[in-house]
Amino acid sequence: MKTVITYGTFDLFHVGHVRLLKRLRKLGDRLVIGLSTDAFNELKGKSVVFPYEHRKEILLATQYVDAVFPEQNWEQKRDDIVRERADIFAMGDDWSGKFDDLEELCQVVYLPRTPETSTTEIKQIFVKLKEERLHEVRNVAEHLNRLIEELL
Ligand code: C2G
Repeated sequence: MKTVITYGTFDLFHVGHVRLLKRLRKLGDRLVIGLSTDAFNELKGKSVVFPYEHRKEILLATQYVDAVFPEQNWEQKRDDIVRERADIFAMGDDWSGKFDDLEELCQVVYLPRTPETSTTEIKQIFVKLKEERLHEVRNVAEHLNRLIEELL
């Protein structure tokens, strides 16, 4: 039984996450995830849209994930690898080299990220939509003001 372990926030679950999990699962027989808690994300300087319990439920609903446990700090990986008897620690290559010290415990693998999407980009789409909507509402308000002035 070969166990693969990875970590992440997995907020606004998207195709980049799906493709990574699919590839990670193919590396072994079991995939376990250290899912960043909402509190740890604050430490990472990341604001989350979906709370931990929702992000966990979404991951467990996929066909690739066998177990999810909370990631509460940067230091717990060694204990997790031993507890889960992980054979492979794997992350997207935006983390390339950052966890090489774990090679004392298991194989360390960095896989190419999916370039065309990210949680940050998805959030920016909503910000842009909100700005466009506000602009439309302002235009309508100005038009209504002009109509009222003409009627008075
Ligand atoms: N990822 C990817 N392609 C994307 C976006 C993300 O392959 N387009 C990968 C990342 O490389 C990471 C995983 O998906 O391996 C989860 O990404 P995030 O949720 O952004 O996780 P991160 O904030 O990098 O947290 O201790 C490690 C941290 O918890 C990692």
